[in-house]
Order: sequence, then C-alpha cells, then structure tokens
Amino acid sequence: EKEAALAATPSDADAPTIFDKIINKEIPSTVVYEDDKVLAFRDITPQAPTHILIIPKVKDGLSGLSKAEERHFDILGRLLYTAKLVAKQEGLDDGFRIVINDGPKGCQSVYHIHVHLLGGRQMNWPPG
Ligand code: DGP
Repeated sequence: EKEAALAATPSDADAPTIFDKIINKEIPSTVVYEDDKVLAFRDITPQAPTHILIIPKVKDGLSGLSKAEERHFDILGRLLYTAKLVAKQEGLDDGFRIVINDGPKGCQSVYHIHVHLLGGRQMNWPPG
C-alpha cells in the first residue's frame, strides 16, 4: 500500500496528467501551434494578455526539467524554439518571458514538462 501511494506522487515521472487529455483532444484547449513533437495552447488561467504553454507530445519521463537526461536534448531545444516561433506569431516583438516551474518550491502544478510563454504586458523583476 505504501509503495502504491508513493507511486502516485508527483515524483512518478511517467504518471499521466491533464496534459495527456489535452494532447489527445479529450478536453478542449485553444491550440496556437502543433506539430508531430510539440503542442502549444493557451493557459486556462492566464497571468498575462498572452500566456501559452508549450509541451512535448510524448513525456518520456520528463515530468519536469529536474528529470531531464541527455536523451531529452532534442525535445528541450524544440520546446524553446517553439516558444520563440509562437512569440513571433503572437506579435510579441517588444519582448516576452519564458518560465519553467519545477517542483513544489518552483510552484509546479502539472507534472508534464511545459514552457510558459508570457507577454503582452511589462514583466517585473524579481519574479514572485
Ligand atoms: P505549472 O504551475 O507551472 O505547473 O503550470 C501549469 C499550468 O497549466 C497552469 O498555469 C494552469 C494550466 N492548466 C492546468 N490545467 C489546464 C487545462 O485543463 N487547460 C489549460 N489550457 N491549461 C491548464
């Protein structure tokens, strides 16, 4: 029982999340970019006029950045490159912010790696 409980914690890098349902179109989302490897869609609780999440279609153990291995080099690059493409598509020519939350102290809530693209307003530093 204890092992089963542990297996259900967010540390289970392959556990399905709500993002699988978004990828499979089982729940609706506003998709702004899609190819065979990545999906970009609008965040349901936007923190800026433009707030988009960029995710890999196949998680491959990447529940968060802290789980990254060398085999993930390609997908990590694709996520950032897609963020740049979408920023251009959204007209964020004066700047934008990229955020990857990791773990409880990083305020991560969905354990399927995702890049936040935020823009359309002045960002502040330091972040909260
Ligand atoms: P994070 O806190 O970094 O793990 O970000 C997870 C984000 O996912 C959060 O900003 C809200 C967003 N989110 C959660 N559930 C859904 C959903 O069902 N649809 C959409 N579009 N976004 C979601």
